[in-house]
Amino acid sequence: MSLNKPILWNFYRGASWRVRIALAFKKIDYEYKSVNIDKGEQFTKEYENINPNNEIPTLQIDGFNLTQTMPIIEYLDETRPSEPKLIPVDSYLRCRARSIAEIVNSGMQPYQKVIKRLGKELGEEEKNARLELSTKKAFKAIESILAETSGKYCIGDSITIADIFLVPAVHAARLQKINLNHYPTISRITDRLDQLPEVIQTHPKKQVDFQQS
Ligand SMILES: N[C@@H](CCC(=O)N[C@@H](CS)C(=O)NCC(=O)O)C(=O)O
Repeated sequence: MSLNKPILWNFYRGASWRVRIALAFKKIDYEYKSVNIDKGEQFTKEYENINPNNEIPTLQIDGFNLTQTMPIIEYLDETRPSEPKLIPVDSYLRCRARSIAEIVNSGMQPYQKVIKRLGKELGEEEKNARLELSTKKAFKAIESILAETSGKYCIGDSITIADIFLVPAVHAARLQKINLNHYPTISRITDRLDQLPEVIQTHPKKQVDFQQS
């Protein structure tokens, strides 16, 4: 294990926020390195050496370059087993927590990334309609899982990886002005999550590279 301070290569918005929240809950201090993906900084030689997939975030920790938010958060939880346990111990609840995270991670977010890239070709109205449809599909599925698993948070009363993936997804939906009234449990849980210092301090608006869009 390296004793160097961890470095998070990231950008104020998007998937990076997940890792910032996990680091905050695990009380891990780190250096913030901004990679401005609007300017294509993910394609610089320096960054490509760290992450050949040219995506953010990358977490440099314990002498490793870790990529992909799901396994990064799992690594942090396994190597720093202090509370909160981000990955539930119970097999069923662990499966459900990962299901919620994956609905966002592999279901909704990559599709939305493509829609945003095609923005100009689709036109504003069509782009927004597709973003809304994919958000609603994901949130409907998450809401149905929460009917069984939720307490104060997605899985019972403690923070898990499911909450960490939900926060940025709901933030994006609000920015897109998507009506969340049909998802009362998601709304209740994220209203509570929004009050937590770990979420407040890692919010996109609080980051040094924040830009008003
Ligand atoms: N599944 C990846 C998603 C990462 C991702 O989509 N990152 C976006 C920013 S939110 C990115 O790097 N976009 C730049 C690009 O695709 O060129 C993860 O969980 O880390």
